[in-house]
Amino acid sequence: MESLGRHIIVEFYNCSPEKINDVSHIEKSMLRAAELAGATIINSTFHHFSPFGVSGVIVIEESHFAIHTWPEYQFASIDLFTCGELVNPWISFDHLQDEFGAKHSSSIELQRGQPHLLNKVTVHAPDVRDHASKKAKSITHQRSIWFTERDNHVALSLRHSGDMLYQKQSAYQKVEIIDTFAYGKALILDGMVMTTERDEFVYHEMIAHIPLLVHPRAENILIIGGGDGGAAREMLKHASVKHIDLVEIDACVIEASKQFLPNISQSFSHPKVQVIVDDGIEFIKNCKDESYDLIIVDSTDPVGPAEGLFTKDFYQGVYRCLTPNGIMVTQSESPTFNTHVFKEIQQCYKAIFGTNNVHPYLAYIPTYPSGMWSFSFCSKNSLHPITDLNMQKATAFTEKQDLQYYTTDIHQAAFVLPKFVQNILSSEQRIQKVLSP
Ligand code: SPD
Repeated sequence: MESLGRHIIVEFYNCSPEKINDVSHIEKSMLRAAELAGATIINSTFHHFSPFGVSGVIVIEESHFAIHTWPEYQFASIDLFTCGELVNPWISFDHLQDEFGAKHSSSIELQRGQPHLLNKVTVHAPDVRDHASKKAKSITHQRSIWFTERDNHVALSLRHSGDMLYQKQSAYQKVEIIDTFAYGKALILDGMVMTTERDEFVYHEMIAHIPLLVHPRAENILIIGGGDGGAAREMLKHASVKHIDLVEIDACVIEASKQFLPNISQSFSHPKVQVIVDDGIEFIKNCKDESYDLIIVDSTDPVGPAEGLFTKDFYQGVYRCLTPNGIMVTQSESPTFNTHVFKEIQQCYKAIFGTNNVHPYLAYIPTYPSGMWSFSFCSKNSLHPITDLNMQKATAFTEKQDLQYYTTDIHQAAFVLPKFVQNILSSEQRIQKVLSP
């Protein structure tokens, strides 16, 4: 025996960026590489990072395989570390080179633990390796695969099955559906969580029922975005609603939601809902004055296709398209995670709707970064979200519908802002991030 362990340090260059950004593909390839080499797999954990990059480790009875990828550099760095004579890590090397489409590689093999340099003693302890080995054979290998949404300071990770139920690069964004352990199926756009089966009710109830229980009679509604269908589903619970135009830019979002999130997207087949695949900005530009009683902006975050939905021009157009008593409600990002967007967008709404007609409110959404999410209620003709709340109607409505988040108390409490949020709104300066060091 020349050494106790063989450690191959591998650099793969010019890999396929798609393959080394696909956490499922990487996990499967690494597991197969370990099997082909003759290793016994004990456990694996793999993380995908937003917007790209994967880290993972496989613990094998004979040590471990580890990987980190940089899709933007088409580069993967891998450690293949095995002990004993029976496992050949170079078989794993060949397999992974093929699987990642690496055009070039460099590698170095280290001999770890050379017996002639070591002092062997008798250890009086139970044979741990043998015990571990028997245990490993008796349990099935546990996969631990994680999706991570993060910026430079904060990350939110969700463990999922590892299989991408839906994965398409549309003309606008990467559209994915994963199956998470804690929150059921999740719609992910460009690496950001949009909705999950288990907490979607918070967002959709709060974006729909707050304005509909304040407006005396909202009949015609426009939803910009909302391609999963959840906001429309909640609106259809109100008898006053006669027609909903839902304008979603990305047909893949609709397709993925119809296929994998049927409970959320059920509204698409309702006769009162017209689904229009179009750019919301263009739709508003071409929309006639005073067409809608309520306009909901159920957008993604202000990067990629939704960027233009966070501009003064767009909101001026929305204002024009509202009937004189109309209301606009938007998702307005997180006061803690997207502080500057939250603050600036409030100033923008106030410039258009008037300082006293803009009312931000909050809800707790566990799968959005920081968990604290804001919406904004903006009225064209001074309808107030609390003093104009029709209590009788709201109480009867909540009793009839089996709502899970909205209550009349929540309605009123949501507009009570914590002091630090009030400070963000009243401060003159541009704030970067409340949580940043
Ligand atoms: N960071 C998440 C922002 C999500 C906003 N839209 C969600 C769409 C749900 N219908």
